[in-house]
Amino acid sequence: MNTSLVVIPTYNEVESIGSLLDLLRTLAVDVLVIDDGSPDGTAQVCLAHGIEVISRSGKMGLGSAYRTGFAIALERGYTNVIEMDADGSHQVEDLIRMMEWIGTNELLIGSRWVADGAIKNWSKFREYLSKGANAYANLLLSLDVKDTTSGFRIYSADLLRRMEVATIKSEGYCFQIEMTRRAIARGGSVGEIPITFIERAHGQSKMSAAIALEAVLRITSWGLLRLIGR
Ligand SMILES: Nc1nc2c(ncn2[C@@H]2O[C@H](COP(=O)(O)OP(=O)(O)OP(=O)(O)O)[C@@H](O)[C@H]2O)c(=O)[nH]1
Ligand SMILES: [Mg+2]
Repeated sequence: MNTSLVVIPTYNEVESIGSLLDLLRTLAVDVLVIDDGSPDGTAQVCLAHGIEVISRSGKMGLGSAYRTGFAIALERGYTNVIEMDADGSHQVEDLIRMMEWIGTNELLIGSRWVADGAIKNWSKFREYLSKGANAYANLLLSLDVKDTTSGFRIYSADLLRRMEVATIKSEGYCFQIEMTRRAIARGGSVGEIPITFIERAHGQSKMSAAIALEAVLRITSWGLLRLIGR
């Protein structure tokens, strides 16, 4: 039987988490929130919705939040693990469509940059940053994936187990690129499904220069190591 756990990392998403949880309630999925001690009371809203929350003491990064959530999902024996942002950028109607493809590929990526994928309300700067990161990662790493930075994904548990996620090092959105690489390296098949990504209407972006720099440095060093055959 197919069982899915949606893992949602949160930091100060009090204005958007409630409506997301209400929509997810209509799907045959379990939900686990990994909250990093959000001072705005995000965890309390989740608990009031009857959702399980792993509360960590402080902001420890997206990568470590997912590593924690994935380990719990595998321990509990789910067959699929879903990644989704809490800021309203990822739509539940897209998740419903993505779930129809479970079984076709071990990693399904909700993609902005395939035909019929779309972005709404994003600044040109963010669009170029995302497209630039994807172009750079594909050039250096030959991933052949249009949206390697997307955080809207479904992994089969079998693939996640093979990926040994505990050893993934990235913390910012580079986590998604490193996970894509590892998935392919461990023989995972990847499919991209078009989504409409909508810029957050509330709360603050956690995107920063440090996060973008982490991606550039890691992609460059992986590319160089590839070049010298390591
Ligand atoms: N637990 C945890 N969650 C985080 C952390 N950083 C970001 N998140 C959550 O991860 C998801 C994605 O973060 P965003 O701030 O939307 O980052 P982004 O999508 O790259 O940037 P914007 O969409 O422009 O805001 C959201 O649900 C955040 O609340 C963190 O350090 N710890
Ligand atoms: Mg976001």
